[in-house]
Amino acid sequence: MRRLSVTLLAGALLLGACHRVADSEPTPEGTTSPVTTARNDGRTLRIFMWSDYIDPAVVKTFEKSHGVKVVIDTFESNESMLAKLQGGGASYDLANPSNYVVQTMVRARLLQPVGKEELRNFGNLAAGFLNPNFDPGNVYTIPYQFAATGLAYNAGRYTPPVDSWALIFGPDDRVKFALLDDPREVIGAALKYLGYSVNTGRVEELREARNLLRRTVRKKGFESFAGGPEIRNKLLAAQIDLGQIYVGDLLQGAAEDDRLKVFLPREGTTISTDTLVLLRGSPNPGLARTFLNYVLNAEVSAAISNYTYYGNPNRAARPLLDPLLLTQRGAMPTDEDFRSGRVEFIDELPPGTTPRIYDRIWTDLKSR
Ligand code: N2P
Repeated sequence: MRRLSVTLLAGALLLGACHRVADSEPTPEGTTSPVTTARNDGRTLRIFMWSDYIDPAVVKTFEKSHGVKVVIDTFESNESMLAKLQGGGASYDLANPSNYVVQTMVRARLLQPVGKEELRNFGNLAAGFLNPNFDPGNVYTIPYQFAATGLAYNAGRYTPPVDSWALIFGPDDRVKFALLDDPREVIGAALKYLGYSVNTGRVEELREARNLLRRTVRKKGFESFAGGPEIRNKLLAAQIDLGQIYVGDLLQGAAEDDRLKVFLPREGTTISTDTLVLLRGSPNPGLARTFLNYVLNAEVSAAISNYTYYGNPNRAARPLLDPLLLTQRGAMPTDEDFRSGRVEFIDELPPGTTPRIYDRIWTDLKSR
Protein backbone atom coordinates (compact mmCIF):
# COMPACT_ATOMS: atom_id res chain seq x y z
CA MET A 1 0.00 0.00 0.00
CA ARG A 2 2.75 2.36 1.02
CA ARG A 3 4.71 1.48 -2.10
CA LEU A 4 1.70 1.99 -4.32
CA SER A 5 1.12 5.44 -2.87
CA VAL A 6 4.71 6.41 -3.45
CA THR A 7 4.44 5.26 -7.06
CA LEU A 8 1.30 7.28 -7.58
CA LEU A 9 2.93 10.30 -6.05
CA ALA A 10 5.99 9.91 -8.24
CA GLY A 11 3.70 9.71 -11.27
CA ALA A 12 1.82 12.79 -10.18
CA LEU A 13 5.11 14.62 -9.77
CA LEU A 14 6.19 13.63 -13.23
CA LEU A 15 2.93 14.64 -14.82
CA GLY A 16 3.03 17.82 -12.84
CA ALA A 17 6.02 18.94 -14.81
CA CYS A 18 4.23 18.41 -18.08
CA HIS A 19 1.49 20.95 -17.63
CA ARG A 20 1.65 23.74 -20.13
CA VAL A 21 1.73 27.46 -19.79
CA ALA A 22 1.28 29.76 -22.70
CA ASP A 23 4.51 30.63 -24.45
CA SER A 24 5.13 34.20 -23.66
CA GLU A 25 7.72 36.75 -24.60
CA PRO A 26 8.86 39.11 -21.91
CA THR A 27 7.37 42.52 -22.67
CA PRO A 28 9.32 44.96 -20.57
CA GLU A 29 8.01 48.00 -22.36
CA GLY A 30 4.96 49.47 -20.77
CA THR A 31 5.40 47.64 -17.48
CA THR A 32 4.96 49.94 -14.59
CA SER A 33 5.80 47.74 -11.65
CA PRO A 34 7.73 49.67 -9.08
CA VAL A 35 11.14 48.31 -8.18
CA THR A 36 11.62 49.01 -4.55
CA THR A 37 15.17 49.72 -3.60
CA ALA A 38 14.54 49.95 0.12
CA ARG A 39 17.40 48.51 2.12
CA ASN A 40 17.04 47.37 5.65
CA ASP A 41 19.58 46.15 8.15
CA GLY A 42 19.41 42.61 6.83
CA ARG A 43 17.86 41.41 10.06
CA THR A 44 14.24 41.22 8.98
CA LEU A 45 13.10 38.90 6.24
CA ARG A 46 9.64 39.66 4.91
CA ILE A 47 7.65 36.93 3.17
CA PHE A 48 4.30 37.21 1.41
CA MET A 49 2.70 33.77 1.53
CA TRP A 50 -0.56 31.81 1.21
CA SER A 51 -2.17 31.55 4.66
CA ASP A 52 -1.49 28.50 6.87
CA TYR A 53 1.26 27.38 4.54
CA ILE A 54 4.32 26.96 6.78
CA ASP A 55 5.20 25.38 10.11
CA PRO A 56 5.81 28.25 12.57
CA ALA A 57 8.42 26.11 14.39
CA VAL A 58 10.53 26.01 11.24
CA VAL A 59 10.37 29.80 11.02
CA LYS A 60 11.41 30.17 14.68
CA THR A 61 14.39 27.89 14.19
CA PHE A 62 15.54 29.99 11.23
CA GLU A 63 15.16 33.19 13.25
CA LYS A 64 17.20 31.78 16.13
CA SER A 65 19.98 30.25 14.09
CA HIS A 66 20.46 33.37 11.95
CA GLY A 67 19.71 36.00 14.58
CA VAL A 68 17.03 37.55 12.36
CA LYS A 69 13.32 38.22 12.43
CA VAL A 70 10.96 36.72 9.85
CA VAL A 71 7.70 38.53 9.16
CA ILE A 72 5.08 36.59 7.21
CA ASP A 73 2.07 38.36 5.72
CA THR A 74 -0.56 36.18 4.11
CA PHE A 75 -2.93 36.25 1.13
CA GLU A 76 -5.81 34.08 -0.08
CA SER A 77 -5.49 34.32 -3.87
CA ASN A 78 -2.85 34.98 -6.49
CA GLU A 79 -4.84 37.94 -7.73
CA SER A 80 -4.84 39.68 -4.33
CA MET A 81 -1.11 38.95 -3.96
CA LEU A 82 -0.38 40.48 -7.38
CA ALA A 83 -2.51 43.53 -6.68
CA LYS A 84 -0.56 44.24 -3.51
CA LEU A 85 2.85 43.67 -5.08
CA GLN A 86 2.01 45.76 -8.13
CA GLY A 87 0.75 48.50 -5.83
CA GLY A 88 4.32 48.67 -4.52
CA GLY A 89 5.53 49.84 -1.16
CA ALA A 90 5.35 46.46 0.57
CA SER A 91 9.10 45.64 0.37
CA TYR A 92 8.80 41.89 0.63
CA ASP A 93 11.80 39.68 -0.01
CA LEU A 94 9.98 36.50 -1.00
CA ALA A 95 6.53 35.71 -2.38
CA ASN A 96 4.61 32.50 -2.98
CA PRO A 97 2.79 32.56 -6.35
CA SER A 98 1.13 29.57 -7.98
CA ASN A 99 2.60 28.30 -11.24
CA TYR A 100 0.03 30.08 -13.37
CA VAL A 101 1.01 33.63 -12.39
CA VAL A 102 4.79 33.24 -12.51
CA GLN A 103 5.17 34.46 -16.10
CA THR A 104 2.84 37.38 -15.37
CA MET A 105 5.23 38.36 -12.58
CA VAL A 106 8.26 37.93 -14.82
CA ARG A 107 6.70 40.18 -17.48
CA ALA A 108 5.79 42.75 -14.84
CA ARG A 109 9.47 42.72 -13.81
CA LEU A 110 8.59 41.79 -10.24
CA LEU A 111 11.12 38.96 -9.96
CA GLN A 112 14.85 38.41 -9.91
CA PRO A 113 16.61 35.05 -10.41
CA VAL A 114 16.61 32.79 -7.35
CA GLY A 115 20.20 31.82 -8.20
CA LYS A 116 19.66 28.07 -7.96
CA GLU A 117 23.40 27.46 -8.44
CA GLU A 118 23.95 29.04 -5.03
CA LEU A 119 21.28 26.94 -3.33
CA ARG A 120 23.10 23.91 -2.01
CA ASN A 121 19.86 22.04 -1.30
CA PHE A 122 18.36 22.62 -4.74
CA GLY A 123 19.43 19.08 -5.71
CA ASN A 124 16.96 17.70 -3.14
CA LEU A 125 14.02 18.46 -5.42
CA ALA A 126 12.26 15.64 -7.27
CA ALA A 127 13.05 15.57 -10.99
CA GLY A 128 9.39 15.94 -11.94
CA PHE A 129 9.35 19.41 -10.40
CA LEU A 130 12.48 20.70 -12.09
CA ASN A 131 12.55 22.80 -15.23
CA PRO A 132 8.76 23.32 -15.31
CA ASN A 133 7.24 24.90 -18.40
CA PHE A 134 6.11 27.91 -16.39
CA ASP A 135 9.77 28.61 -15.50
CA PRO A 136 12.22 26.87 -17.83
CA GLY A 137 15.50 26.22 -16.05
CA ASN A 138 14.05 27.21 -12.65
CA VAL A 139 15.41 30.69 -13.10
CA TYR A 140 12.76 32.43 -11.00
CA THR A 141 11.08 29.76 -8.89
CA ILE A 142 11.60 26.90 -6.55
CA PRO A 143 8.60 24.57 -6.13
CA TYR A 144 7.22 24.80 -2.61
CA GLN A 145 4.05 22.72 -2.15
CA PHE A 146 0.99 21.61 -4.08
CA ALA A 147 -2.49 20.17 -3.71
CA ALA A 148 -5.67 19.75 -5.67
CA THR A 149 -8.88 21.56 -4.78
CA GLY A 150 -11.81 19.54 -3.50
CA LEU A 151 -15.22 19.69 -1.92
CA ALA A 152 -15.36 19.20 1.84
CA TYR A 153 -17.98 18.56 4.48
CA ASN A 154 -18.38 17.89 8.18
CA ALA A 155 -19.98 14.45 8.50
CA GLY A 156 -21.39 15.56 11.87
CA ARG A 157 -23.64 18.00 10.00
CA TYR A 158 -24.10 16.69 6.46
CA THR A 159 -23.13 13.74 4.29
CA PRO A 160 -23.25 14.34 0.54
CA PRO A 161 -25.31 11.82 -1.44
CA VAL A 162 -23.01 12.06 -4.49
CA ASP A 163 -19.37 12.99 -5.15
CA SER A 164 -20.26 15.67 -7.66
CA TRP A 165 -20.06 19.42 -8.20
CA ALA A 166 -23.80 19.05 -8.85
CA LEU A 167 -24.21 19.40 -5.08
CA ILE A 168 -23.57 23.11 -5.51
CA PHE A 169 -24.06 23.75 -9.23
CA GLY A 170 -27.16 21.56 -9.60
CA PRO A 171 -30.76 22.66 -9.02
CA ASP A 172 -30.98 21.58 -5.35
CA ASP A 173 -31.15 24.70 -3.19
CA ARG A 174 -31.05 23.14 0.26
CA VAL A 175 -27.31 22.74 0.63
CA LYS A 176 -25.49 25.57 2.38
CA PHE A 177 -22.08 26.13 0.79
CA ALA A 178 -19.07 28.43 0.53
CA LEU A 179 -16.76 28.93 -2.43
CA LEU A 180 -13.11 29.91 -2.49
CA ASP A 181 -12.45 33.61 -2.92
CA ASP A 182 -10.28 32.72 -5.89
CA PRO A 183 -11.34 33.42 -9.49
CA ARG A 184 -9.48 30.63 -11.31
CA GLU A 185 -10.68 28.07 -8.74
CA VAL A 186 -14.33 29.09 -8.86
CA ILE A 187 -14.52 29.56 -12.63
CA GLY A 188 -12.42 26.39 -13.00
CA ALA A 189 -14.88 24.36 -10.89
CA ALA A 190 -17.81 25.58 -13.01
CA LEU A 191 -15.92 24.72 -16.20
CA LYS A 192 -15.12 21.21 -14.91
CA TYR A 193 -18.76 20.65 -13.97
CA LEU A 194 -19.76 21.64 -17.51
CA GLY A 195 -17.18 19.25 -18.96
CA TYR A 196 -14.71 21.91 -20.18
CA SER A 197 -11.04 22.59 -19.54
CA VAL A 198 -10.12 24.84 -16.60
CA ASN A 199 -7.90 26.76 -19.03
CA THR A 200 -10.41 27.29 -21.79
CA GLY A 201 -10.33 30.40 -23.92
CA ARG A 202 -13.56 29.58 -25.77
CA VAL A 203 -16.01 32.39 -25.31
CA GLU A 204 -19.13 30.24 -25.48
CA GLU A 205 -17.81 27.88 -22.77
CA LEU A 206 -16.90 30.81 -20.56
CA ARG A 207 -20.32 32.36 -21.10
CA GLU A 208 -21.95 29.11 -20.01
CA ALA A 209 -19.73 29.02 -16.90
CA ARG A 210 -20.61 32.65 -16.13
CA ASN A 211 -24.34 31.96 -16.39
CA LEU A 212 -24.04 28.90 -14.19
CA LEU A 213 -22.05 30.85 -11.59
CA ARG A 214 -24.56 33.71 -11.62
CA ARG A 215 -27.32 31.23 -10.81
CA THR A 216 -25.12 29.58 -8.19
CA VAL A 217 -24.37 32.70 -6.16
CA ARG A 218 -28.08 33.61 -6.25
CA LYS A 219 -29.02 30.32 -4.58
CA LYS A 220 -30.39 30.45 -1.05
CA GLY A 221 -27.65 28.08 0.04
CA PHE A 222 -24.73 30.25 -1.10
CA GLU A 223 -23.07 31.47 2.07
CA SER A 224 -19.91 33.32 1.00
CA PHE A 225 -16.66 33.53 -0.90
CA ALA A 226 -13.86 32.90 1.59
CA GLY A 227 -10.21 31.91 1.94
CA GLY A 228 -9.25 28.25 2.48
CA PRO A 229 -8.63 28.50 6.25
CA GLU A 230 -11.90 30.40 6.72
CA ILE A 231 -13.84 27.68 4.89
CA ARG A 232 -12.12 25.05 7.05
CA ASN A 233 -13.19 26.95 10.16
CA LYS A 234 -16.79 27.19 8.96
CA LEU A 235 -16.74 23.41 8.43
CA LEU A 236 -15.19 22.81 11.86
CA ALA A 237 -17.93 24.97 13.39
CA ALA A 238 -20.53 23.05 11.30
CA GLN A 239 -21.83 26.34 9.86
CA ILE A 240 -21.99 25.11 6.26
CA ASP A 241 -22.73 21.81 4.54
CA LEU A 242 -20.12 22.00 1.81
CA GLY A 243 -17.03 24.04 1.13
CA GLN A 244 -14.78 24.27 -1.90
CA ILE A 245 -11.28 24.08 -0.44
CA TYR A 246 -7.59 23.48 -1.15
CA VAL A 247 -7.11 19.94 0.13
CA GLY A 248 -4.26 20.75 2.57
CA ASP A 249 -6.31 23.42 4.33
CA LEU A 250 -9.06 20.87 4.93
CA LEU A 251 -6.66 18.15 6.13
CA GLN A 252 -5.33 20.58 8.74
CA GLY A 253 -8.91 20.69 10.06
CA ALA A 254 -9.35 16.91 9.78
CA ALA A 255 -6.37 16.53 12.10
CA GLU A 256 -8.44 18.40 14.70
CA ASP A 257 -11.81 16.80 13.97
CA ASP A 258 -11.98 13.61 11.93
CA ARG A 259 -15.55 14.31 10.89
CA LEU A 260 -14.06 16.69 8.32
CA LYS A 261 -13.81 14.94 4.94
CA VAL A 262 -12.78 15.99 1.47
CA PHE A 263 -13.19 14.49 -2.01
CA LEU A 264 -12.29 15.36 -5.58
CA PRO A 265 -15.61 15.70 -7.43
CA ARG A 266 -16.16 13.09 -10.13
CA GLU A 267 -16.29 15.67 -12.96
CA GLY A 268 -12.75 16.65 -12.07
CA THR A 269 -10.96 19.55 -10.49
CA THR A 270 -7.98 21.91 -10.46
CA ILE A 271 -4.45 21.61 -9.12
CA SER A 272 -1.53 24.04 -8.99
CA THR A 273 2.07 24.10 -7.81
CA ASP A 274 2.88 26.94 -5.46
CA THR A 275 6.40 28.32 -5.74
CA LEU A 276 8.74 30.58 -3.84
CA VAL A 277 10.14 33.56 -5.75
CA LEU A 278 12.68 36.26 -4.97
CA LEU A 279 11.20 39.70 -5.54
CA ARG A 280 13.15 42.20 -7.57
CA GLY A 281 12.72 44.79 -4.87
CA SER A 282 13.90 42.45 -2.09
CA PRO A 283 15.72 44.49 0.54
CA ASN A 284 17.66 41.37 1.62
CA PRO A 285 18.34 39.08 -1.32
CA GLY A 286 21.18 37.33 0.51
CA LEU A 287 19.09 36.48 3.55
CA ALA A 288 16.19 35.54 1.25
CA ARG A 289 18.38 33.02 -0.59
CA THR A 290 19.57 31.62 2.73
CA PHE A 291 15.90 31.05 3.59
CA LEU A 292 15.19 29.42 0.22
CA ASN A 293 18.08 27.04 0.77
CA TYR A 294 16.78 26.36 4.30
CA VAL A 295 13.29 25.32 3.15
CA LEU A 296 14.90 22.99 0.59
CA ASN A 297 16.62 21.09 3.40
CA ALA A 298 15.04 17.62 3.66
CA GLU A 299 14.09 17.83 7.37
CA VAL A 300 12.78 21.38 7.08
CA SER A 301 10.80 20.64 3.95
CA ALA A 302 9.25 17.53 5.53
CA ALA A 303 8.41 19.43 8.72
CA ILE A 304 6.60 22.08 6.65
CA SER A 305 4.45 19.58 4.77
CA ASN A 306 3.83 17.40 7.83
CA TYR A 307 2.42 20.54 9.45
CA THR A 308 0.47 21.96 6.51
CA TYR A 309 -0.70 18.64 4.96
CA TYR A 310 0.23 19.86 1.47
CA GLY A 311 1.98 17.84 -1.23
CA ASN A 312 5.77 18.01 -1.15
CA PRO A 313 8.12 18.26 -4.16
CA ASN A 314 11.32 17.45 -2.24
CA ARG A 315 12.73 14.00 -3.05
CA ALA A 316 15.06 13.96 -0.07
CA ALA A 317 12.15 14.81 2.25
CA ARG A 318 10.03 11.92 1.04
CA PRO A 319 11.14 9.28 3.60
CA LEU A 320 10.38 11.78 6.37
CA LEU A 321 6.84 12.57 5.25
CA ASP A 322 3.75 11.51 7.15
CA PRO A 323 2.38 8.65 4.96
CA LEU A 324 -0.97 10.45 4.99
CA LEU A 325 0.55 13.08 2.69
CA LEU A 326 1.10 10.56 -0.07
CA THR A 327 -2.60 9.81 -0.39
CA GLN A 328 -4.11 12.92 1.22
CA ARG A 329 -6.97 10.73 2.48
CA GLY A 330 -7.93 9.88 -1.09
CA ALA A 331 -7.64 13.45 -2.35
CA MET A 332 -4.26 13.01 -4.07
CA PRO A 333 -4.89 12.83 -7.83
CA THR A 334 -3.75 9.61 -9.51
CA ASP A 335 -1.80 9.16 -12.74
CA GLU A 336 -5.08 8.29 -14.41
CA ASP A 337 -6.64 11.56 -13.17
CA PHE A 338 -3.90 13.51 -14.95
CA ARG A 339 -3.89 11.35 -18.06
CA SER A 340 -7.64 11.63 -18.52
CA GLY A 341 -7.62 15.36 -17.79
CA ARG A 342 -9.99 14.84 -14.86
CA VAL A 343 -7.54 16.79 -12.70
CA GLU A 344 -6.01 19.69 -14.58
CA PHE A 345 -3.24 22.09 -13.68
CA ILE A 346 -4.39 25.68 -13.81
CA ASP A 347 -2.21 27.30 -16.47
CA GLU A 348 -1.51 30.89 -17.27
CA LEU A 349 -4.12 32.15 -19.73
CA PRO A 350 -2.82 33.13 -23.15
CA PRO A 351 -2.25 36.88 -23.31
CA GLY A 352 -4.99 38.74 -25.16
CA THR A 353 -8.68 38.82 -24.44
CA THR A 354 -9.05 35.59 -22.45
CA PRO A 355 -7.67 36.91 -19.15
CA ARG A 356 -10.01 39.90 -19.46
CA ILE A 357 -13.02 37.61 -19.88
CA TYR A 358 -12.09 35.75 -16.69
CA ASP A 359 -11.68 39.10 -14.89
CA ARG A 360 -15.06 40.27 -16.07
CA ILE A 361 -16.79 37.08 -14.95
CA TRP A 362 -15.22 37.42 -11.52
CA THR A 363 -16.06 41.10 -11.09
CA ASP A 364 -19.62 40.37 -12.20
CA LEU A 365 -19.98 37.56 -9.63
CA LYS A 366 -18.46 39.47 -6.77
CA SER A 367 -20.76 42.42 -7.34
CA ARG A 368 -23.87 40.24 -6.99
C1 N2P B 1 -2.82 27.53 1.65
C2 N2P B 1 -3.41 27.47 0.28
C3 N2P B 1 -2.40 27.13 -0.73
C4 N2P B 1 -2.97 26.45 -1.91
N1 N2P B 1 -3.77 28.02 2.60
C5 N2P B 1 -3.14 27.33 -3.08
N2 N2P B 1 -2.73 26.71 -4.27
